[in-house]
Amino acid sequence: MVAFSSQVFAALLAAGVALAMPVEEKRQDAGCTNPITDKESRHTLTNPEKKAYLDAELCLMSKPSVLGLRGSKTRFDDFQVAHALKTEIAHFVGQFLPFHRHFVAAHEQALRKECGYTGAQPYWEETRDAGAFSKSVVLDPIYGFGGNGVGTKQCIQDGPFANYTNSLGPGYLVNDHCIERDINDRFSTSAAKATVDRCLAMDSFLTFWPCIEGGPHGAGHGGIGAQMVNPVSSPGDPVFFLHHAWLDWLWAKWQAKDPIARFADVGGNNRGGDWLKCKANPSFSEPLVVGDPGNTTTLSHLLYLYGVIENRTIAEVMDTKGALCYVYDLYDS
Ligand SMILES: *[C@@H]1O[C@H](CO)[C@@H](O)[C@H](O)[C@H]1NC(C)=O
Ligand SMILES: *[C@@H]1O[C@H](CO)[C@@H](O)[C@H](O)[C@H]1NC(C)=O
Ligand SMILES: *[C@@H]1O[C@H](CO)[C@@H](O)[C@H](O)[C@H]1NC(C)=O
Ligand SMILES: [Cu+2]
Repeated sequence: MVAFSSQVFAALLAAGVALAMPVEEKRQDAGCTNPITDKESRHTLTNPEKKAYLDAELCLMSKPSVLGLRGSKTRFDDFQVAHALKTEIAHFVGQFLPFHRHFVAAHEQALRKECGYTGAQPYWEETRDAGAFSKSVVLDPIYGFGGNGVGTKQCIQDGPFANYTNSLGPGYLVNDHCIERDINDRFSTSAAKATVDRCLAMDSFLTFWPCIEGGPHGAGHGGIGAQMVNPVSSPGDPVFFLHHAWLDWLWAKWQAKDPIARFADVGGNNRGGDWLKCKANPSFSEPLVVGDPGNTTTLSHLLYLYGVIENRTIAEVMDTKGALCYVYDLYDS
């Protein structure tokens, strides 16, 4: 239970108190045999825990691509490419939340299996930093993701990822570039508690999902800017995974208010209109929608990520304690 107001936060910031990142307790327990007795209490990451996550990410960045999909040079890039290939059918569609739940889990699984990571998947509760992303402890140069981009290229200058060369982006371009940021505190205001609470009060998936995608989702992408604001190549900024883990936490919170109904509540269209005009590279073929009878997203919809993680149906990821096997502390914030 955390009572947290922006005034308290501002006071803490002013006092120079570093707020730790909240952490999700997450276990990869085959079959999820024992989720109830998992210790699931919320705690904040210690500096060594933050460093362990950042180091595991650097490890993924140092390993060669396994998928070898176009543009992908490293294991880290594999996730960026898989996201790019799915962009058109993963945003402003019914699978937006399930797709990104599966996607964050895939990345976390690689951190564990390939880089020996043993901690939890952190999430960034952006409400705490709404309107003030530029001051967030998540962007700490030592125990965070580094700060803003600088100059016309907008390259980040500090933090563990300052020298990483992304090979994909912006958009579908295959192109070496730095990790770029262009922090916008004004855009980050849509992570505010009032916005989040309005979404959490929605009574069906069909109203909850667009509320999250438009408001809080937009806050993280627009508030960090540059690479993160690109719907195709945004996972090239590793802070993407903390942003989407927060949205996942919000979805889990919403589901927990009425679990029987909401673990089965999905819907929406499988394809958007023509909002996405960035299919600039014809070599990225149009992704297939598999598992649904038509243009409506159902529980049998296949979540397919080019082999970075097993295929799942949406039904299998509706409850985090299912195939993906993790739990959150769903405290009020
Ligand atoms: C990035 O490269 C610069 C220049 O070589 C170096 O000073 C800095 O320590 C490097 N940063 C990281 C995080 O590796
Ligand atoms: C699917 O539904 C969406 C939303 O109604 C619509 O914009 C899109 O054109 C439809 N696509 C197909 C292939 O029917
Ligand atoms: C996963 O789904 C894709 C797309 O339908 C399919 O091509 C692939 O064979 C599936 N993989 C497995 C292991 O079933
Ligand atoms: Cu996405």
